[in-house]
Amino acid sequence: MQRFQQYINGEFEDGSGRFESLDPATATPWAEMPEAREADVDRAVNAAEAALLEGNWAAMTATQRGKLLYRLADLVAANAPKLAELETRDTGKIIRETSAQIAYVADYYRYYAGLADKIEGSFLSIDKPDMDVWLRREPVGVVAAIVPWNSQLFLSAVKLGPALAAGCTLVVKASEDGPAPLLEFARLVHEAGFPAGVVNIITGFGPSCGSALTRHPKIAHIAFTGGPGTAAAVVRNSAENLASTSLELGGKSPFVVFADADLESAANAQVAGIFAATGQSCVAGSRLIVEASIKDRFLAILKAKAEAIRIGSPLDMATEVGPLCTERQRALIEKTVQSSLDVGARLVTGGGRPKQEGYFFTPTILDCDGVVSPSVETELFGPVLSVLSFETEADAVRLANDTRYGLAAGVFTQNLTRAHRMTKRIRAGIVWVNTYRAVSPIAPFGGFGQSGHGREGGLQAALDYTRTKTVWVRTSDDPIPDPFVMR
Ligand code: TXE
Repeated sequence: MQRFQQYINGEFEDGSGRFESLDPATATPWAEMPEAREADVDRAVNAAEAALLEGNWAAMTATQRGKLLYRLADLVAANAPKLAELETRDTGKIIRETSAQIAYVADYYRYYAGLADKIEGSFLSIDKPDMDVWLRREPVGVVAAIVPWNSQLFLSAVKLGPALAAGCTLVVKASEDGPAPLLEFARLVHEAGFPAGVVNIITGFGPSCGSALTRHPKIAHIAFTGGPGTAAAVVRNSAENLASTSLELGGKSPFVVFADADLESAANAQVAGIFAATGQSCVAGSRLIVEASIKDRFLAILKAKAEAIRIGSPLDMATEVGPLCTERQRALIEKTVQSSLDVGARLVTGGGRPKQEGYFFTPTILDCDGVVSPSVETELFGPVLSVLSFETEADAVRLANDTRYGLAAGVFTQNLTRAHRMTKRIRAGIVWVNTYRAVSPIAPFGGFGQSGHGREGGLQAALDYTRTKTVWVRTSDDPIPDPFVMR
């Protein structure tokens, strides 16, 4: 079994406890992980605070911070194959996706490296004579970054990149499910030369590690990605330290196809939207909302594509759908698919376990028209597509917005004016037109409603890791008159 270590104050060490990580493709233990408990969390936060307030990091110019981020970006790019293999091994996410995604993660660090010395304060035109007033942008403080197991190098980069550019220090908590790639990434942080304590990387369980971290009195900001239930607990914890929060909580994203769309192109995007990452993606287009006149034709195309998907070992470059990360996730999917069928949803394809060992589930399409199907409401985080149809554009909008979430949406149409109307009427943080799942370091990412708040990516994300200080300087040499002498 491989053994991994946590990274606190520039040192690699074992945690207070240890736990085994399972290979989701075989359902067998393959590595031992360091489990951080309250004492480890406390040391990590104290190290981050010390690095924030004193020492090399605090004294560094923004340009120097940017240079460290460039170095980190190069190391991520150079080590992408190794990190990808570890992520695939530990989470089951297929190698063709982890390789491409981690190579692109390097660009996120490059973007924020370049941004570090472009974060500017401002000078105010104040309404008083002989007074200079300006705003300094300072790092918000010690950041707790909590990530789930899916795409964790990406989800940590969108927190680490802007936070480090802004001058913050961090404690990053990797998920207890599949923490290997993030623990390995700590070696690159070390090699890049970040001073001790600037980035600390631990893993552990929600109640003992995540909770201790989010309640810690020295945490100023919590950047969280995960489920809405956990987010609620995190926000309650933040009542103790009054930390600000940014939350990215997944969704039940609509994928709207009008009759005038290029159906082949829309079908490819829909297949990628729901079956890529085995459906374990926060922006999964899990609700297909299709114009009734083309529903049967479109479903036939989708069914053929879904049934042609190659299911197999996630380490095989030819595999297109791998296992789910955990048995608990598969159990939720199985239960929800069954209860959807029980209330009348119709199985178009899939719906069961393929012959492989491990936590596999076949790409599934459920026709949910005319049924109140649990699969339409519940974020399944798996390869399950629920289908609804509409007659009018107004119906399409109503169905698209009929969710407590609001992370992303796709619209497929060749009608330009309708496309523009839809981008305004759909309530979601991201709307893609005639494309799906495109992301970039330059473009903000985040949701409405129960999908959370705050944005990752883009310039604003770096500004969100700063707080402003208002500085007043009196420029007159005249002495301030005695306030108690009447004139
Ligand atoms: O996430 P959790 P899970 C959704 C998806 C999935 C559901 C649950 O629908 O089925 O959430 O997934 C840490 N204080 N998404 O269980 O529990 C935990 O250790 C502080 C959508 O994998 O939210 C882990 O590091 N932290 C999503 C992180 O929170 C706590 C991605 C996420 O775990 C904690 C993942 C606590 N009390 C799941 N309890 C997306 N946006 O992409 C747990 N954690």
